[in-house]
Amino acid sequence: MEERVIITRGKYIASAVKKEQYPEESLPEIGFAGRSNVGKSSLINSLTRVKNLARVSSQPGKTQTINFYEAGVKIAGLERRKSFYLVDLPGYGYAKVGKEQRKIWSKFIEEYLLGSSNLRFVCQLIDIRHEPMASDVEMFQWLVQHDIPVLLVATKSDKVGKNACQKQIAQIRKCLGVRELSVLPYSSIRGDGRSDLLDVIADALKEDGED
Ligand SMILES: Nc1nc2c(ncn2[C@@H]2O[C@H](COP(=O)(O)OP(=O)(O)OP(=O)(O)O)[C@@H](O)[C@H]2O)c(=O)[nH]1
Ligand SMILES: [Mg+2]
Repeated sequence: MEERVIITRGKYIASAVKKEQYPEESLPEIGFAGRSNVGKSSLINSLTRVKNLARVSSQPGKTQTINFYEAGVKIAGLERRKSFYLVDLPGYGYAKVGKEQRKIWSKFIEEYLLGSSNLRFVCQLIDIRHEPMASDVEMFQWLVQHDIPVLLVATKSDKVGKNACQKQIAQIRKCLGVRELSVLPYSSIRGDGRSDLLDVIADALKEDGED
């Protein structure tokens, strides 16, 4: 069966720590937020199927700037291909600074999330093996408070069995206080969740209409 949504290209566009450095061309944006090492950059690579598009590291704190990747997409039923940005955000909750338990996410992440008029939704990534941490809960609540649509993605689903997967997802929902919200299991290695995420992205892009 032909896939409903096909990514046709993926390309690095820009890195930014301030507005002036955002890409010139305005396109719909999908943001990726989550603690360092949760798998944001890996997810972008697996989604586009462009190897090493986003830099991945086993050491937390790899991505330090807001990185924009342009992707092309062919959506069944739409005449024209669409373009959008995948926006890789630096991880939060990484460094232990002095006595601080955790680091609040960088000011420039906040500036981006609040300032971008093209942001369609944010994928908030949480490692499926662990209970959400205080910084995850804080980030989620902050996004909700600011009316930024969130899709929760539970990463590294290849690390747990099927039963544990459902159990962990229930736990994530409980910690975030959203028993009804869906949480998408994702594995950048196996490709679990990829077509579901592409469907969500396609729906968001279709809302923009045919232009
Ligand atoms: N088993 C498994 N490992 C993964 C998966 N996704 C990422 N990893 C591993 O997790 C580590 C971190 O991945 P990154 O994609 O760099 O994580 P990140 O969220 O971009 O991290 P920062 O840029 O530091 O914020 C790497 O060693 C990846 O190989 C996955 O789906 N399954
Ligand atoms: Mg990264």
